[in-house]
Amino acid sequence: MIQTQFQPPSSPSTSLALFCKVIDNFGDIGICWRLARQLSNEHQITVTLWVDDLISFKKICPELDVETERQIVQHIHVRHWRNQDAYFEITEIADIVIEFFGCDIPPNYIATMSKCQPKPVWLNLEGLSAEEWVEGCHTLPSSHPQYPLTKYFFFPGFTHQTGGLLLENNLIKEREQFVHAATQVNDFLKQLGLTPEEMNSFKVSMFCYPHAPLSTLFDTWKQSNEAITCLVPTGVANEAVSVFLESDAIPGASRKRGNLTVRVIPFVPQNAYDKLLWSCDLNFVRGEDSFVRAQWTGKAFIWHIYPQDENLHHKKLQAFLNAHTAESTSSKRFALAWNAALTESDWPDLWLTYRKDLTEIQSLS
Ligand code: TRH
Repeated sequence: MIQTQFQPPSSPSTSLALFCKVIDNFGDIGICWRLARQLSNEHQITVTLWVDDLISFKKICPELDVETERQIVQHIHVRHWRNQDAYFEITEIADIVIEFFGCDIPPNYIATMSKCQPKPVWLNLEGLSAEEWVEGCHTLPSSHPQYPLTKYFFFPGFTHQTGGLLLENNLIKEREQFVHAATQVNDFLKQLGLTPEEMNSFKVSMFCYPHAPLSTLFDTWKQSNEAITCLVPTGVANEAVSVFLESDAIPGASRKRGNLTVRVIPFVPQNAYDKLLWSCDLNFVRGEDSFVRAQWTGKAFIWHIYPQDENLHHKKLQAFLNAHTAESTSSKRFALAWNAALTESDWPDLWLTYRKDLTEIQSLS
């Protein structure tokens, strides 16, 4: 894995505007919020984050005020982007402009960008993929049809020919301090409502899409010969969790069946999500941002990839697994089955084999 190669100028006066449209879920704002904070904290850039959905944003950043059009949160200027296409003064245009995932930034903003001297650096931040074509597309220019402006494609990725992955300077140090102070881990888990018995069990965090074969996995874990506690943030895989609990999947709800306890925990702020991953023995993650965070834990994880039409995501999944899990066929099999990319569905066998290999897989992480 490599750290992001995105190295903007570090002059204190550099300004950056990041435009984010929330398509669904939390990944769009999750990535933009993380990037905004890292650029501000580590590169002293003045960041303005334009986002169209403050309600989704608040889920990962509870201190946000959804009623406020302009606010400063954790040193980031947050603007509610409501398709307003007011006139923009040249002084309002940032030195660096990033549009996330090809979201169309306001036409008047672009028009004013074209009048700036020097012109802003304009990037389109794309989605993460381990596929080979990414290397050929990273940094490709695209000329604006109307204005003398060039937009560059920025592809995150896993090799030096791509834009890399977001990793804060002090993350690994923070992680080591956290996991080596048993009281911190226990205090964190206690706050989430875990009992001492659950803390001593094999702990799994669960973040997946609703179509994951979670009920089947629950059935397998019930028969496990070790105690397993599955922590599910509220709102995740609601149906499978409610069926297991035979009650609403609200924070604090839990039920033990066989050797499996399923516990619903609050959806934690993004800052605390790393701690959840660090506190568990195995993490199920999804989409893009939690998938990257899992890679910085030094622990095993299973990825539920964001589904695409015609199973295009299976190709993406294969590309990642081929590049990063060659060592263990059991983790590959498990990940493929979890994503319905394998016809085999002997879940007890899939789990037993994977669990047996987990110590070895862990040592490779
Ligand atoms: O939520 P995701 O599925 O997001 C996305 C979007 O669907 C997006 O459109 C698509 O492009 C992308 O997947 C591939 O998964 P992701 O990317 O992991 O984002 C979740 C964010 O939520 C991440 O920043 C971590 C955060 N989070 C918390 O802050 N607290 C929590 O308790 C949990 C479970 C997650």
